Amino acid sequence: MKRSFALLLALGLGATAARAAGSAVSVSGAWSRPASDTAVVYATLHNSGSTPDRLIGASSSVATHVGLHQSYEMKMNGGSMSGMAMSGPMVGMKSVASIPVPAGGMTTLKPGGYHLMVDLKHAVKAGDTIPLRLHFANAGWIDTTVPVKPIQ
Ligand SMILES: [Cu+2]
Repeated sequence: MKRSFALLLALGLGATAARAAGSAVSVSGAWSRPASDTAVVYATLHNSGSTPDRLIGASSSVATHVGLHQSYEMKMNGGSMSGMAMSGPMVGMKSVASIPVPAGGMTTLKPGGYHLMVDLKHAVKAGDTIPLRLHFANAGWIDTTVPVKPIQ
């Protein structure tokens, strides 16, 4: 009776220790599409901590540069660009210095919003993976692997 209680206690302590390790910030659901020069990477950034964090940079062994970008819609009211008449909403994008990840929340990088621009050293096709290191202001560096999905 006494011996089996001690065994259960030991198992419980082991499970707790394994779960305790790790950072408050994690990355899930990363994906990209086939690309010859620049791959666009999307992912969800989670922050289980009580302090806001932010993504401040990224790098990849298969890229010369990884930039943080944000897409936005701009209204073109009958203007022209390179001699072509433009009207209706157009999507542009800009570089951003950081991408915020709220405390106890998440930020989803997705088409039309935040994304990473990966300047590739070589083309990637469906089925390939892109190794990616994400640099967070508080959490430090986090490694992830980005699967390249087929264009649908
Ligand atoms: Cu971009």
